[in-house]
Parts: sequence; structure tokens; C-alpha cells
Amino acid sequence: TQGEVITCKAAVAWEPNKPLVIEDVQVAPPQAGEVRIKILFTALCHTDAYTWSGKDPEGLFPCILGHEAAGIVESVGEGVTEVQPGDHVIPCYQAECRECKFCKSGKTNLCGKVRAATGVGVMMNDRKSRFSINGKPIYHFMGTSTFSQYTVVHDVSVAKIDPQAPLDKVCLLGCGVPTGLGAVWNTAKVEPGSTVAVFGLGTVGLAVAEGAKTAGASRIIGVDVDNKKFDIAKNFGVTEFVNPKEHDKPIQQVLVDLTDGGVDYSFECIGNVSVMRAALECCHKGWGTSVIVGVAASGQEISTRPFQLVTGRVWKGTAFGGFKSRSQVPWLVDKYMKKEIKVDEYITHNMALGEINEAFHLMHGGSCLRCVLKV
Ligand code: NAD
Ligand code: AHE
Ligand code: ZN
Repeated sequence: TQGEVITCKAAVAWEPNKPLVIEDVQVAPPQAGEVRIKILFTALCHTDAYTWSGKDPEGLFPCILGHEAAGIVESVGEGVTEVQPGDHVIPCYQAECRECKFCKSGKTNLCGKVRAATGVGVMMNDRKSRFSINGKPIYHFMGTSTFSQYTVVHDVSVAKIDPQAPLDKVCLLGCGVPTGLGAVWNTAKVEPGSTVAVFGLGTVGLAVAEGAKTAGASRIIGVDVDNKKFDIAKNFGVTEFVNPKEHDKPIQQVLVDLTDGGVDYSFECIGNVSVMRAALECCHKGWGTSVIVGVAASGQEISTRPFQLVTGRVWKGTAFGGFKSRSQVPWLVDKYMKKEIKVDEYITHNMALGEINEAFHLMHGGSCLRCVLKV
């Protein structure tokens, strides 16, 4: 099939909020610097639901969503040297070119090489899409578009992984789990003995808890409005649980009272700007650091009294947990293979691509962490 158009099944988002439709999609061959991947498994992340909702300023329709997946390289375009057909890979929405100002800075995992194209649903070379239906272009999403049996991505967005790793599990290392672990290890750099608060106990929040446990945190306080989350959360290292609905005081005050003045580190893993404020304000005066992980919709803004920062609290954010994708995703896969990090435990459901609308429905239910689709 090298050099040929492939027709395959993909879930197309024609319009915001309208059910996804499984369509026969034409996938053009990879051009220079591009890789065509046969996607075998993809999970759903809340960011897919966010863009589908129409609230993402970068959301374009019709598009093929999906960014947490694993597959096998089918063919490569001219000049691609780091992967070849047959390689097992994880597509990475956060690229790593190792040449741009961002990559060379040593200060960030963000990469500037293809971001301008991935933000507008096209490929860098010709600013066009490789997906079409009977000649009508369908936009890419986050440079990954994994809700498709075949996708085309930039070579700087492909992590080559251990071929022994089970793709139906390690697909999760494309987003949620690394984001939570990395928020703790790379962005906050939590030290042993620290007190940590995690707001939102979905996959991302639970991975924060797991990361904090391995970093040696002494208290890990889980905050969620859903009491069901506590039993699950204990398995990921959460030591105490607070439900804001069960308190009359603002949640930041509850946490400050519980921790003799505030936590050392807090993480917002929901995407709610008033919770982001609470997460900052529950930090200890002088040093407490709060990391924003959740994605909030266009038009939403954060606020607090500047006095909170003047008196030493620090507000940070993280994308993909600060991990350098091509370099570190294979390392995370190896850690999973050595049983040093959890992955299976986040998978609560397995379904087929054709059931993707039900899968999204489940995701909003609260008993679902990650649902993995066989593509
Ligand atoms: P999720 O929906 O599974 O988890 C959110 C949790 O928050 C749920 O358990 C829910 O009950 C709880 N919650 C909702 N409102 C609350 C409130 N007011 N107070 C306390 N708890 C509340 O989501 P997820 O897949 O874990 O993703 C979490 C967020 O992280 C999303 O916004 C997602 O878009 C974002 N995200 C960011 C990155 C990044 O790189 N920064 C990567 C992945 C996901
Ligand atoms: N288009 C969105 C931005 C969403 C966002 O912040 N995405 C995160 C990853 S979420 C994965 O589940 C991210 O990595 N951001 C860095 C980047 O370069 O996009 C909006 O709201 O505009
Ligand atoms: Zn995601």
C-alpha cells in the first residue's frame, strides 16, 4: 500500500456535539517527513470530548478526533529515518523535533516545529489534510487523529516503543497517565515528605496521586464531588478524601485547616477555573505551588488576589506532564514493562470503534476512567 491512498473506517465528528459517524475515509500516503500509522487501539480522553463540544477555540469540523493511541507504522514519507514500516509506535500530540528554539531551550517540552499546522487541522508540508471523504477534506486533530484505522502524523510526533509492549494497554501512555505523573515529577518536582492535594480523581488526577506516592509524598488528599472515587483512589495512593459538597466552608479553607496552613503542592485536574483558584489558595504561604493540568474552555479565565502570589504561592501549568514525547514515551513504556508504573488499572472499559458514541457516554458517567477502543 506504500504510496497509495488507503480507504478505511474512521469516526468522523461532522459538527459539534452531533454523534460521531463511522465513515469510509480516504487516507493519503505520507509526504516528506510524515508517517502513516495503522492504529490498533485508542482510548478516549476528556480533551476529545471538550473539542467535540464546540468549546475549543482550535476545534474545526468536520474532523477526526483522538490522541491517546498505539499502532504500527504502515509507511513513511521521504526523509523519514527514525521509524520504518512495522515499528510499534505511540502518536504524540506534543511533538519533539530536537531542533527548534523550544526543544533546544532545555526549559520546556513544548515543540514549535509543527504546532502551527496541528492547531489548524492540517499537515505542515502543504497545509492540507491527508483525510478526505469522496474528495471533501476532513481536518486532523492535535496532529494525531487516532479515531481512525489509519492516520498520518509528522515524524516529530512519533515515539517508537518496545515491540513486546501490549498496544491495548500502552496506548494510555499517549496522554492521561504521563500527564499526571509528569505534573508531579517534572513540573512540580514534589519532594519526599510533601503534602499534596489533587482536585479531580479521573485518570489524570489518579496519575498525579500515583506520581506523588512514588515521589514519597506523606499526605495525598484527593478532592472530588463524587464519593465513589475514594475507593478507587486509595489504590493509586490517595490517603485522605474530601468532598467539597459535604462542607459549608470554601474548599480552600477546609484544606488549609486540615494541613496546618496549606499544602506544599496542589494539582487541578478538572478544567474548572473556580477550582483552579481554590487549588492555588489552599497552598501554603511562602512556598506552596499549584499546577494547572485541567483544560478550561475558551472565554474562561482564572483569577485570585495578587497577594496570594506576593506571599509566595506559585501558579504553574503543564502540557503532557512536561515529558519530552519522542524521548520519554519509550522510557515510560519500559517502566510499565518493568511494572514500575500502573497502566492496566486505569482501563475500566474495552469496546470497539463502532461503539465510540456509547464510549463517550460512559466517560461522562463517573465509573469510567479510561475506555480503550479496538480500532
Ligand atoms: P475526568 O472527567 O475523568 O476527571 C475529572 C474528575 O473531576 C471527575 O472525577 C469529577 O467527578 C471531578 N470533578 C468535577 N467537578 C469537580 C469539582 N467542582 N470539584 C471536585 N471534583 C470535581 O477527566 P480526566 O480525563 O482525568 O481529565 C482531567 C482534565 O485534564 C480535563 O480537563 C482534561 O482535558 C485535562 N487534560 C490535560 C492535559 C494536559 O496536558 N494539560 C492532558 C490530559 C488531560
Ligand atoms: N486547543 C485547546 C488547548 C487544549 C490544551 O491545552 N491541550 C493540552 C493537552 S490536553 C490533552 O488531553 C496541551 O498539551 N496543550 C499545549 C498545546 O500546545 O496545545 C484550547 O483550549 O485552545
Ligand atoms: Zn488527553
